[in-house]
Amino acid sequence: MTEIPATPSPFTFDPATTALVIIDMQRDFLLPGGFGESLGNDVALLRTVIEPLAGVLACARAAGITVIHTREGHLPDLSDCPPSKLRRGNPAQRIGDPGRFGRILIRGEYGHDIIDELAPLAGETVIDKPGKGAFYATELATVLRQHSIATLLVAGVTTEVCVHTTVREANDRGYECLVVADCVGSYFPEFQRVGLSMISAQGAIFGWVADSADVIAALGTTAPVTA
Ligand code: TIU
Repeated sequence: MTEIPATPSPFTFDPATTALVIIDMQRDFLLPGGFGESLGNDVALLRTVIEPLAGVLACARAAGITVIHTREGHLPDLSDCPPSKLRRGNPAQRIGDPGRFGRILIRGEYGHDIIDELAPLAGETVIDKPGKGAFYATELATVLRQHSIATLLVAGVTTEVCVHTTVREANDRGYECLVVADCVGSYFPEFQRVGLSMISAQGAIFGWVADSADVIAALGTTAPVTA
């Protein structure tokens, strides 16, 4: 077992049954000129996540930990997008509209894919999800079962939306979750702070929170997991 200093208490996990789950680090959310910015958001707040997360990802790969990436998006005919989601808000551009990086949040488009800095390696699972949570209408539960995963190290964007939803879904399915504080990002500084507090409050009601430096230090002591 490996231990990471965390809030509200040290987090112990077995690297052999742990997955790093990276939520929606997609160009549409992170690139200037993309969908996230068209919603009126400052993407610089999300881009702070890239460097620490690249460090955690490199360590997880070196330690042989299962790596899973997710992408939020929809089929080109939008048949998997509820009309309520299409209508919601008043963005300058809507899901499926032509954007600077292709049709917004549509599978196969340049903007829908993961940013170059965190590109999945061959053999890593990429989960395409139509909702905010990574379990809803996806094969994630099956993939985790196939890899005998019990623990999730969670990173990605945004803290209060897709990260929170996924962590809550994971809790209800019996997974232990550690959210890496500087590897999750929000367009709203207040939501970042409160979102992390909500996870670890009440004795880790949804999970634990730790900094990437402590995760990297712990993973550095981890011998590569052999299949
Ligand atoms: N991935 C994710 O969080 N999707 C969003 O739409 N998040 C927002 O904060 N808008």
